[in-house]
Amino acid sequence: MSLFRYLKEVKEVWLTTHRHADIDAYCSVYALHKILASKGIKTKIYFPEDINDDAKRLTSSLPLESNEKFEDSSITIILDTNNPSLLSNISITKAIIIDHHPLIENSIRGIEFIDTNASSTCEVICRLVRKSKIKIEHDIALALLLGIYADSQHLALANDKCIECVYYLTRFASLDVVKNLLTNERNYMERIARLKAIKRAELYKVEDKNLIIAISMVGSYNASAAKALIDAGADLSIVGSNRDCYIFSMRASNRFHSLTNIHLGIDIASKISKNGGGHASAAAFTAEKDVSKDILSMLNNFKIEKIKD
Ligand SMILES: [Mn+2]
Repeated sequence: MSLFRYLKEVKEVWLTTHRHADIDAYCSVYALHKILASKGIKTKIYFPEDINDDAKRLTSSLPLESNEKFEDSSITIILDTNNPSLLSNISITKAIIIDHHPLIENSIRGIEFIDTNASSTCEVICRLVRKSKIKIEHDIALALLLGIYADSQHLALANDKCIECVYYLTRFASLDVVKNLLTNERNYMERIARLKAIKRAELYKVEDKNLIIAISMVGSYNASAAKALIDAGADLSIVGSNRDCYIFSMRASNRFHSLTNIHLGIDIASKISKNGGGHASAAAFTAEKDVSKDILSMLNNFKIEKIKD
């Protein structure tokens, strides 16, 4: 089915995404809003629990007006998630889902444009747009490239089809601009969080495979801190912070995924918490208490030993 042909008769749609929208989520909302506007379809936008700091840095280049409250309407397009608990309790009668995350047990179902081989939702949108031969303006291409770059870790996770999308989009926007917008220097607090995560890390070893697991706690910036542990040499990192509840971010090296076949989003995050989910090598979840050690017992196919200080 063609998404845009389906929406032809529709006058107004709501666009929404997961809470704390990241760059891929924000940019996919931005791109789809602009594409639908060019076809005379009005959109209303709702970001549950606002957008994250990375996405906020893009709002001056790609400004969007969003609504404080969500109102259920005839059609809502959900971007970059299919997990109802990441939508902060809004109820949706009729959903179209455009996403690159795998479906889980209690996923929102509807008309689905889901490609789990895509590294970003912006890549999924790029293909939908190309199929429909829609004219791409500069800012739409810029948004799609930003989402693709951010979620593919600057193309490190990109496959052939993703590179094809990137090549197509560079006709309308420059990669230099994309890279400049994404290489904002990390602020002081983020750098402190990354260094504290390394300083406080407890290390474990997966016997026979020489895999290193690092568990740590920080005050904020868990996701960045979890990535810092991987960059420093860990194969699996679990970083928590304790605010209103415990929030955990996990990251895995490519080696971890290929040697264990564990998908962090499906096998760990969504099993340990109903507010959990994510990708093979990047996932997050919330919990009532510190459950970081429980993850070690979930890896019960492997012999894990603490590395002494
Ligand atoms: Mn995404």
